[in-house]
Amino acid sequence: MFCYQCQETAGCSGCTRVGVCGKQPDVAAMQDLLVYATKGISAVTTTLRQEGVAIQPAVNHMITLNLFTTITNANFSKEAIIARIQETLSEKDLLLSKLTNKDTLPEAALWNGSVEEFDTKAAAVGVLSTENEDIRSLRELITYGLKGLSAYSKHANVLLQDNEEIDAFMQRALAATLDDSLSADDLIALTLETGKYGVDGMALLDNANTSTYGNPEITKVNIGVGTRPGILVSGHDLRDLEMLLKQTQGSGVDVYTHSEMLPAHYYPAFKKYPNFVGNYGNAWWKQKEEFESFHGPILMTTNCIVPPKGSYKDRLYTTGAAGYPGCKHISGEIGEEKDFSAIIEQAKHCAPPEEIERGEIIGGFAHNQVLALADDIVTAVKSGAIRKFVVMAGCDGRMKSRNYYTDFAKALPKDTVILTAGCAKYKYNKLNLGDIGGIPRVLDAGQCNDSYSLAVIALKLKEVFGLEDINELPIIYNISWYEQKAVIVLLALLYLGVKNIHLGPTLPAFLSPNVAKVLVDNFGIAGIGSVEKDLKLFGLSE
Ligand code: FSO
Ligand code: SF4
Repeated sequence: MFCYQCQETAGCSGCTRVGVCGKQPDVAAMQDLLVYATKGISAVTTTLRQEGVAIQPAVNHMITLNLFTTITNANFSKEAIIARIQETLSEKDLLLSKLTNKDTLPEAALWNGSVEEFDTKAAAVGVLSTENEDIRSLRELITYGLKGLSAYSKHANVLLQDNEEIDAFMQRALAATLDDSLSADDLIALTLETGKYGVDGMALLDNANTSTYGNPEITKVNIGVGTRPGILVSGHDLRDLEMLLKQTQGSGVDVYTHSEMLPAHYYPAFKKYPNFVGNYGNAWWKQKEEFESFHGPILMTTNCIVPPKGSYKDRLYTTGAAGYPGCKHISGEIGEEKDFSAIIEQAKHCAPPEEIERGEIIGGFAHNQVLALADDIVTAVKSGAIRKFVVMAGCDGRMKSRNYYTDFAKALPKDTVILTAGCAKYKYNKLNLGDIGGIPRVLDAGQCNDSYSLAVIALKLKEVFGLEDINELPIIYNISWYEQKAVIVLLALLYLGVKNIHLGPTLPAFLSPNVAKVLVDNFGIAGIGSVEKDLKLFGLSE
C-alpha cells in the first residue's frame, strides 16, 4: 500500500505497511481502485456533458459519496468499498453506451473487471502509478481537495441542495488528473480553480445548513452529563442528527454530540429538543477512552473513526459514507428517513454516561452572528482593544507536536482574538481565555466547513475598513490540518487571496519540494516553529 493523504502519514512520508489510522493494506487497495473507478466515470460524465447530455443527480451523488468514502478515517469496510466500486463500474458502462465519441477517453473510463481482478488492478493504479513526483504531487493535491469538497457537497445534498456546476467541475477535475497531456502549470491552475469551487461548495453547504436549521447563534453548551442513558453522535451530518433527535423524543434517551458535531448546538432548530443534552468529550482522536466511558451507543455519521476497542464495538454504528467491519451500518438514501430504532433500543439498556467534565463552553460565532456584533468588533479594533485576530481553524490530531497549538493559544497576548472552526478548537476551547469587552477571546464558527464563515467575516471586515487587500486586515493565519477537508479549506483560502498562511504541525507529505516551493513563493505558505519564534514572527511578542 502507499497512502500519504493525511498529516499523520508514517514518517511524514507515506504509510506503506499499514495506515497509522488503522487502514489495512487490502482496504487501502480497494480505496485506490474506488478512486480510479470514480475518476473513470468522471471522464465519461465530463465527455457526455461536452456532447450536451445531462447527468442525473444520482450519478453526481454517487461520485461525491465515493470520494467521501475514501477520506481518512471514514470507511474501513472492504466489503462496503467493493460494493461502491461495482456500482460505479456498472453505472459507468450504462453511461458509456450513451457516448458518441469514446476516442479521447482515458483507460480508467473504459476499464471494467470482476471482483477477482480487483486486487491486481488496484496494485497498478495507486498513487505511485504517476512516476513524475511533481505531477503526482499536483494530482494528489487536487484529488484530496476534491475529496474534501465532496464531503461538503454531500452534506448539502442530504439537505436537498445541489449545485450542478460544482459537480461538473469536480468530475472535470477528477478526469484531468488522468490526463497525461497536462503540464505542471496546467495542474497548478486547476489547483487554484479547485479552491474557487471549494468556496462555492462551502457556500452551498452554509446556505443549506442555515436555510434548514437557522443561523448559528451564541450558545453555551453543557459539557457535563445527565442521569438518563444517552446516544453519542459524531461526525458532521446535521440531517442524521435531526432524524435521530426526532426519533428519540419520548424514548427516555438523551442525545449528546461528540467532536465535530458540537456546533449543532448553535443552530436554533436543534434547541427545541429537550433531550439534546450537551457535548461529551473532545476531538475525534480521544474517542477510545471517551466512547468507553460514555456507556451508550455511538453513531458515526462521517469520518473520524478510530478502530474501536472491543469494549464498545457493539455500541458503534455507522451511516452515510462511514463504515467499519463488524459495526452495524444504518442505511438510507438522500431524501429517505433513516431508521435509528435499533440504536435507540440499545441505548435504553445502557448505563448513563460517566461524567468526565463539567461546565459549559461557548460558541456559535458563524458569520451571521459575528456580523451582528460587527459594530462592537470594529470599535474594539479601532480603539486598539483588539490588536489582532488569529485564525486557528482546522483539525486536531494525536501527535504530541500539536500541543504547540494549546501553548500558542495560551501565550497569545490578551488583546488578540482566536477565530476557529473544525476540531482544532479542542486544543484551547476549555482554557478560559477570557474576553475583550464582552467579546470572547475564542470565537468558534463551527465545523471545519464553517471555515467559510471565517472567510465571510474577513471579507466583511475588509469592506468595513475600506481596504484593498484582504491581507491588510489585522488577521494572521495559523492553521492546523489533518485530513482532506482541511485541504479544500486551504485551497479555498488561497483562492480568496489569503497569503502567509502557517500550516502545521507538519507540511503535507504529498507536496513535492517543487510544488511546495510554488506555494511558498506565490502564497507565502510556511510551516510552524516554536511558539516563541512564531509569536515574534507574527509581531505578537509582548
Ligand atoms: Fe476533519 Fe479536521 Fe471536520 Fe476535524 S477537517 S479533522 S474531526 O477538523 O473535522 O472533518
Ligand atoms: Fe496513512 Fe493517513 Fe493514509 Fe491512513 S489516511 S493510511 S494514516 S496517510
